Amino acid sequence: MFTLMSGLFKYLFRKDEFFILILGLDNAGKTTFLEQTKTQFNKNYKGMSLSKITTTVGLNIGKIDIGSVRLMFWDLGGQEELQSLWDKYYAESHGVIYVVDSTDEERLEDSWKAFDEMIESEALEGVPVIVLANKQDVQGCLNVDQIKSLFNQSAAKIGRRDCKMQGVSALTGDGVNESIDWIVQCVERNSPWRPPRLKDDSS
Ligand code: G3D
Repeated sequence: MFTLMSGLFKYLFRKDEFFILILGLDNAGKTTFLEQTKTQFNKNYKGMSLSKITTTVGLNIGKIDIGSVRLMFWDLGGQEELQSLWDKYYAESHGVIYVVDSTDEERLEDSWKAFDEMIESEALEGVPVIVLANKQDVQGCLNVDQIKSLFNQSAAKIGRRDCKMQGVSALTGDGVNESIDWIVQCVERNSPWRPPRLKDDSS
């Protein structure tokens, strides 16, 4: 009886754990996006003030639970010298959130190049990617179509994986919910090829 109950208990509290990388150039808004996500999805999360976040150096980690799915985020530094570390995380990841600063026209080409290099990595083959055109709250910023036309040059490397571009404001939260919902659907759909880690959350 104990075994049966404990099995049931484990089943009820089981989480499918997916690892999601948050990548993009420094200052794109990666950490702000992660904090906004934790604030929206974790009921009791009292994070830092979003306007006080400074650029990612090293690694920020976050976690949210949506039903039986757990997303573990790795927000990696985007400075040029840190980009060489990104690929150390590719093999373990189930999805990528790539953040673009829509107000930084000068570095848009650099951002696309970093994206293009990332997407051709074999270790990321088939892994769903969402590109966030961030800071859409800023007047005069580049719109989604403008950014898309540049990033579309990577279409052949993107191949048949799930890939989408979404306009967001990590600061105000616009588009954040939709982005997370999309990535959850995609990593679940892709799980026969990249199975989640099974986590017993009862303890
Ligand atoms: P990073 O982690 O990619 O390096 P951060 O980027 O999250 O640290 O954000 C860099 C700067 O962009 C921060 O401003 C942050 O407030 C701002 N930012 C991030 N997302 C948005 C957004 O959606 N809209 C606007 N208007 N600003 C955003 P500071 O001034 O602290 O450098």
